[in-house]
Amino acid sequence: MENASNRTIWIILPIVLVLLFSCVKEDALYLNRGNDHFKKGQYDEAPPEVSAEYSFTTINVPSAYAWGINGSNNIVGWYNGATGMHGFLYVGGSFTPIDVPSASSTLATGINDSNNIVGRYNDATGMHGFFYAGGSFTPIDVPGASWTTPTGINNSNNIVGYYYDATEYHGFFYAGGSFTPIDVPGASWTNAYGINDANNIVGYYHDATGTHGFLYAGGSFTLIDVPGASWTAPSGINNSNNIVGTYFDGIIKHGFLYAGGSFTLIDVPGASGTEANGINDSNNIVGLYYDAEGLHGFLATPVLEPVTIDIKPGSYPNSINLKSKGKISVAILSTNDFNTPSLVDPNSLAFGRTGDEKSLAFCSGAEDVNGDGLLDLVCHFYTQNTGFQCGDTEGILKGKATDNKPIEESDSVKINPCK
Ligand SMILES: [Ca+2]
Ligand SMILES: [Ca+2]
Repeated sequence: MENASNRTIWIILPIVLVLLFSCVKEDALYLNRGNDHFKKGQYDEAPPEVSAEYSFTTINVPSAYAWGINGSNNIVGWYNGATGMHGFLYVGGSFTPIDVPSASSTLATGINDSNNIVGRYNDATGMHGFFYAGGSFTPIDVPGASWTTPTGINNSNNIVGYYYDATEYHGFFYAGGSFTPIDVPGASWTNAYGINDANNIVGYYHDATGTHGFLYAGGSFTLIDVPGASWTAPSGINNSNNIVGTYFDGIIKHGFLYAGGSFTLIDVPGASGTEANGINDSNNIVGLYYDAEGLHGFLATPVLEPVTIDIKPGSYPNSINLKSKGKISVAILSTNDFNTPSLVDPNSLAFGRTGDEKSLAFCSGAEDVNGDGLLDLVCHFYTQNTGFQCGDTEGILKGKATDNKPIEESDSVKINPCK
């Protein structure tokens, strides 16, 4: 009898807990992802490891909920001022307030490469989304919604976010003047947070098993759960489909980067909690962290693998003929600490006027091009795919080391023929 009633308790208890947690709804953005409602997590798999190295810069307005970053490292977010919450745009070390006229509070959440900004504001009529471009604000309200919160914008000005329809939260995708709801099948609520230029969308949802992250791409949803986390909340995605977000381990919140199928911890050293919110195509990440003094924004930039390159090894100036149908050779020089033929991932290499040009033909292997006794990696790039233009003075090589540390280095070029 006793065994049977014990069993009954163990069957009923999880159901009660699930019902309890499924009643919890929160406006994650507004409440800053309060985690008090979530049960303590148990690791059944290893948590993410720190594999990529990042250097962190604090952003204080005084406080700063840093939320979005574009390709020029311009950052948007909001801060708590004496008169309420104000949006900000952070460019090259200085802040510009982003305040919707007549609003009692303004939160900026996303920015694209044209410096168009989305966010939300409160005024006498309620809570609305906004699109800010060319100095003017346009309201963004999902028809019939109690309120609307845009959270991300891509370079086509397509916008994602979430809204409340008096019953539940729903994600939305806004393009060409019309809204499409984003609801994960079976979820009690869905929040969309980040979008890239391919219209791949990340966010999170809640169902009977908890709060989980998702990637929505090509019409289908993929689960994104940090192993062992109580909950996972992705909020940003870049054009390499690298994803950032926040997870809760049952004790504190951590930022994460999800790239190439694996999770990396993004934690500000010494912080009592970190949230990663946005990522750009250089894998620079923005977010916020807490310490004894309160809340701060941060910008995290990947620590580069220090290498030197020689464009057209053995010759100078490094003349590039724009009409050439041939290839440009680039040597990545080894040091005593870093053997480039074995430690550079050749398939990761891109070379040209910005370093993002997929111009690699092949790497011909190890050769000591500078006579220092260390073998160097020599690779060849199709001239017509490098994007060089008259007037360019440097060629940029980007790639990755086999430990995933980024490589970015330049050498001079002389472009011919140019008038
Ligand atoms: Ca050279
Ligand atoms: Ca050498």
